Order: sequence, then structure tokens, then C-alpha cells
Amino acid sequence: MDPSKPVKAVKNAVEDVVENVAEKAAELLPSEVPGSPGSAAPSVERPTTPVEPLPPKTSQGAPDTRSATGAQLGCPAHLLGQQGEYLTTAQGLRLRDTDHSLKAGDRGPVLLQDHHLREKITHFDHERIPERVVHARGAGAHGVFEGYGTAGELTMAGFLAEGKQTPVFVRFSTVLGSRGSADTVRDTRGFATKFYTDEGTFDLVGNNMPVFFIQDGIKFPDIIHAGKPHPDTEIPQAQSAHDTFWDFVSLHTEAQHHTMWNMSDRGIPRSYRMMEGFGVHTFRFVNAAGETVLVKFHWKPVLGVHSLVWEEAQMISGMDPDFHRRDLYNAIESGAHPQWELGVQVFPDTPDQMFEGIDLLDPTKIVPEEAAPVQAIGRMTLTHNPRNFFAETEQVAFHLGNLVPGIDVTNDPLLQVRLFSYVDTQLTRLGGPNFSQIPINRPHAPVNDMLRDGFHQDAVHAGVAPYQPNSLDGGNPFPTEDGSFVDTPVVVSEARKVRANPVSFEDHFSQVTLFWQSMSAVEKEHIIRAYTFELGKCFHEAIKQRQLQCLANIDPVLCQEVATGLGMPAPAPTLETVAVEPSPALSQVGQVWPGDGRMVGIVMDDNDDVAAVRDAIFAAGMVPNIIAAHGGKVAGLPVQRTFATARSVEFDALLLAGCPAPAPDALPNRDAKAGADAAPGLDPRVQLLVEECWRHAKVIGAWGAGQQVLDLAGITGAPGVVGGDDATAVLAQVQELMGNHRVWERFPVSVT
Ligand code: HDE
Repeated sequence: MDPSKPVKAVKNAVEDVVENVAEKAAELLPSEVPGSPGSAAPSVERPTTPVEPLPPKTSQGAPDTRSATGAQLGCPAHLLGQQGEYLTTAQGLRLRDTDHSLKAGDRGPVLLQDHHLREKITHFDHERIPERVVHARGAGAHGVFEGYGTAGELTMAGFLAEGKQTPVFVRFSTVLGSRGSADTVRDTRGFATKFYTDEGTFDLVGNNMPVFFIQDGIKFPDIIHAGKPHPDTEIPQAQSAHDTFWDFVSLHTEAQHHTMWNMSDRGIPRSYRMMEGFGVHTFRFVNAAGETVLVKFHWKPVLGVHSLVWEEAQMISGMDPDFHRRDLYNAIESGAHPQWELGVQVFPDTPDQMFEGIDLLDPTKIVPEEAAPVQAIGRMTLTHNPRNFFAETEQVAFHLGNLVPGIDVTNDPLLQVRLFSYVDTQLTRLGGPNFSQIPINRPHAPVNDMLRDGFHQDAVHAGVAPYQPNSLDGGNPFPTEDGSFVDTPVVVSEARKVRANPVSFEDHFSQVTLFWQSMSAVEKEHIIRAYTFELGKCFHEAIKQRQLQCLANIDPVLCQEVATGLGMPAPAPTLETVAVEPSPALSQVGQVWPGDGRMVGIVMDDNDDVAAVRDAIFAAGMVPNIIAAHGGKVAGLPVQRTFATARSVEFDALLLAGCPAPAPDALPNRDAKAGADAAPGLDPRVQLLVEECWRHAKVIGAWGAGQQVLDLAGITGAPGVVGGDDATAVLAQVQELMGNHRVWERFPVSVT
């Protein structure tokens, strides 16, 4: 392609190619099941005809094509990465060979003058940038936010106006693990959203838990050093089940509330799509008349809040460490676009910033939804996957100080320190002060700043007077009151400089008790199990004893159960137990939710006909995965998993269309899973699938010969097990049961 052609012509030409290749891709791609690596199927032979770079998959998006100053460039986003049919250097010089370095003779030494080799290797040497010090492991997606207009009286923020659509990029993350760590570890999840609004970029940088470990940002390095691997061994990776974590949280008891959230099912989400999000701090809304209210932000997932069970989470960490990343990617690709409603709890902006005795500046406290209901103000839909992980998910830079008119900060001492940290960290992570010019970080509002030069400056600034006031550039840029951000003139009372917390920050236990008492029985069982597991992995008795003392101050039953598991005496409480009103909204059990993007495994024999069931699963917005004895096709359908590659943890529900006899590769010396003690006539891997789904409280359905598997496993007629002759009727019942997420009634509970 001729780079001298005007942009429009280039754009048209590329679009033609894109259309052709897209048509070809549609012909070639085999099935609707997500997971194809590219937009077209590869040929067996090495391609020889030059083509333009293939278009991205239709489920992938990209940062808008903006200049460093926010202007729309009007060319297709993929042109920002590569264009043309031929391989070139970074300077656009065509290359004839990239497989051999330039040598003095074919057996001679490599020559220093090989500029292509040196460019290629130098760039490679610097492909890795420092990972985030926290939240290093993450996954992102593009989407759109639509305001409901319901916040109009409270805030002048334009993106919340009725029907207003604003592009967003979201990054979900774990906190402790490094960039290559597993997704399903027990941890807090980050939930950071960048709104590219017309009035400047607004970042809502929250978590999937509404409270934090510490009340003052100065303690952040302490909690993170305690949670990260031990400094001498760099063990353990991405886990809190170790001495330094429990040493800190048992000594610094304001961490106890967040710690219990981590020990609850919230610490092991089923999917990013099924997590709540919280702004944690209290923010301030300002309306056009300058009136203010205090608010707490909530993201409510349309699919409900769901979690893994602990054994499942551990198995997934080995089997598919990318479980959450893959789940998000595949859901978007298969059209199950994740959605959240954004809501706010609203409080009067009183001078004491308290609400019903709860200090709104204390980030270790929630305000129960029963006391201040969450009012919906908009909806976010994630519609596209990133095209390039590094360019988008890795390089995105959030900052709590990215605010828009109508949204302001408060004096929460955790929030205040964050205002400093986020810009500072990008300087080394993204290599200088110009990180807002990286495509994913570019605002969609016009930029006219006076920031100049620095590493990786992408803007080509004109003018001679990047200072204010000036007359040489005609006075531009002009400060204005029109549509600009106004810091709320909050009264700062005359006070002494102190290193201290308000007294109201001293209650570290009452809300932990509130959380515990708000849990259903099954959730309490899981919390007991989690504390017992984590403390059981600590080396020092003194640390376990200290944490048991904290549990004694939270709830005697919890303390006793964990102490029994640890083989230690349960201490008596040292604090008076406070009477609390449970908050049912904190529990995730007991409601019915849609099943969009859920994975359904279908075990089939060579002759089973599951085409209609598979179609019905697609039609229900879920993803069917055929599991058969061998790869390729069975009964005309593509097989996604074989008995050797399948593991129950990949599926939300299991369907049995047949009762497959042991396959030829069901050999314990080849596949350890085949060592399972199987019923005669049944492939042992299928038996294991059923057993695991059973003990992870998943719904199991069977028809035809599949019902024999239920008999062999001894679970026919048990809770959450559906048998019948009509496959579609079985599926309908399975789907209904999946609305509850798990079949907890399968396992009676021991605590109430
Ligand atoms: Fe962060 N946090 N944080 N944090 N945080 C970072 O910024 C920090 C806190 C949160 O996907 C870092 O760009 C301090 C609370 C998310 O890119 C860093 C304090 C909450 C993400 C940083 C906190 C969060 C971060 C690391 C105590 C929930 C990932 C890389 C004052 C409300 C954003 C980076 C992404 C990332 C500092 C506390 C959420 C070092 C000093 C509370 C979701 O700047």
C-alpha cells in the first residue's frame, strides 16, 4: 500500500481488505464456541500470498484512535498497530529476511552492522515493563456506560445524564499475585473503570469488597509487605495463607473486617462478571447549584454475585490459571456481554460526615444497604475484548484524581494518600510523565495543557508560550469557569497538626460481627473453613493464637470452630460483644439469577445425538462444551474436551447424554485421572467428572443412557440431579436450578 495516499483512500482500501478477509474468516471458522485464537482459521501449509494484516476478531475492540491531545483521527484502530502486506523495520523499511543474522560468511561471526538484528533484539530486551506493585494480575475489556439521569439532582456530572453514552475501559485484577499468577486465588479483586467522558476522564478505581484493610494510606506498604511473599524465600505466591499476613492483621485489628470479607466466598469469585464493585471511600457529589451530598459507589452485576468453592478454586489454579481472564474473554466473544448497574448510597453532607453513627470517612466501615438503599444511576455493558493485552490492559493507568465536574473527593485518609500514589507509580511503570498519551489512556475530551517534553512525548506541540499568562500565543490556553472542575470549598476547621485518627475509627470489631451474622449458614461454613485453612498453614502458634483472640471478639461460634480445626483452645473474648442488626444484602445466597455465558459440559458417546440440546444451550445464552472420548468430531459436532483434557471445574453444570465405556486411552499409566476407582463399564474420567460436580454442588442432568451414570454414581434423585427421557426437558430443569448457582441443600450445614 502506498503510504503517500490520503488517509481516506487508505481507509477505504483497508476496509475493502477487511471485508474480504472477514467474509473468508466467517467461512473458515468452525463453530460458535468461543476460544478461536484469531479471526481466520490457519491453513496447513505456510501461506505464500502476501495479505494485509488480518482484521481483529469482531468481538475485539481497541482504544479510540485519538491524538495525544484527544482529537479523533478517523482511521481504523488496527492501522495504529500494523499496516501493509510486507514486513518492515520500525522505520518502515521493507525486509527480505528476518530469519538469519548478517554474518561474515555463512559460518562467520555476526556483524555489528546488522541494524535489523540489533533493532529486533534491543526491542525484545525491553519488552517487559515493571509490573504493577499491587494488582499486577488482571484482565480488561471495553464497553459503554449509559446514564439513567437519576443522579441529575445530585451531581452535574454530564456522563450520568439520561441516555448519555460514554465509552469505558475496565480492568479487573487480583491484588497480591505477580503478573503470571493464577486467577482463582483467595484475594481481593480490583474493579477499576475508566470513563472517557466529554468533560475529561473519570476513573472509579474500586474493589469487589466495600471495605479496606487500613484506615490511613500510610499503612499501605505495611499491609502489602505482609501479604506479599516472604522477602527471603519469595514464597508463597498470591496467597494470604502465611505467617506474615496473619501476623499483621492480628496485630493491626482494623484489618479484621476486610480480612473476613477475604475469608468469605467473596475472596474466590466464580467470574469477574459475577462480582460486585465498590468505590470503598465516600465521595462527594456536587450539583449545578453547588449543593453537595456524600455518596458511596456500588457496581451491581446483572448476573448476581457468585463464587467458587475452595477445592474448585485450588484445582483451577493448576488446571487453568487464566480461568477468570478466559471467562471474561469468552463471554464477550460469545455475545454474553457482562453488565453492571452503577448505584450510589446517598448521605447528607453534614459537618461531622457521619451517618447513623457510622463514620463515612472510615474505609473499614460499610453503611448497610437496608439503612441507605443503593440508587441505580446508570448501566455499564462490556462489549469488546482488547486487541492487544499489553497496549490496553497492561498500559492502562488509573488514578483516583481523574475526576469530572460534579464528583469530588473527601478527607478519608486512605483516599487522600491514594491521590498521591497513582500518578507517582506510573512514572516508573510506564517510563515517564507522558503516560496519559498512551492510546488506552488518551482522553476523549480536548486536551490543551502546558505539560511539555519528557520521555515518550507523543504530541508535537506548537506555539512558543507553554506558560500562563502569556501574550505570545495569543493568551492561549485560557483558564475558564465554564464547565471546569471546582474544588468544593469544604470548611477545614482550625486544628493542630497531628498524627492521629478520630476516635470513631477505633471500633474494629462491630462490623465484622455484623458481616458474620449476615451470612447464610452455608456461607458461615465456608468462612470457618477458610480461616482454619489459612491459619493452619501458618508456622507460628503465637500468630494463630493472636488471630483466635480476634475471632473471639467477633463471634464465639466462629472462634470455637476454627480453634477446634487448629487443635487449639478457644480464648474468651476481651471485648464486650456488641448487638448488631444483620444486613441480608451482604449474603449472596437465596436469589435467582440469569445464566448468561455459563459453561455447560455435555458428556456424549459416539452415537449420541446432542445437536438439539447444544443449540438450546446456545439459545439460552450459555456455552455448551462437548466432552467425548476423542477429539475431532462426534456425531457431526466439534469436540471441545476429551475425557483426558476435561476437568469438572470448567463447567457450571454437567449433562450426561451417554454412558461411555472406558476409552482406549483410559490407562492409569497415561492419564492419572484414569486411576479413579470406576464402576465397571464406565470411563473412569467420566466418573471423576460426576463426582467432582457432585461435591462442588453443581447441577447434573442426564437422559437416555446418561441416567445409568447417575445410578452407577449412586446419586439418582438426589438434590440438584435431574434425570429423564426428554433431553430438552432435562435441560430446562437444569437451567432453572442453575439460577440458584449451586445446590447447597445437597450438604446439610452444621452451624446456623
Ligand atoms: Fe490501589 N494502587 N492503593 N487501592 N489499586 C494501585 O496503582 C495504593 C487501594 C486499586 O487495574 C497502584 O497503577 C495505595 C484501595 C485497584 O490498574 C498503586 C493505597 C483500593 C488498582 C496503588 C491503595 C485500591 C490499584 C499499583 C492506600 C480500592 C489496580 C499500580 C492509600 C478502593 C488498577 C497502579 C489497575 C492499583 C496504591 C489502596 C484499588 C501503587 C497507596 C483502598 C483496583 O498506585
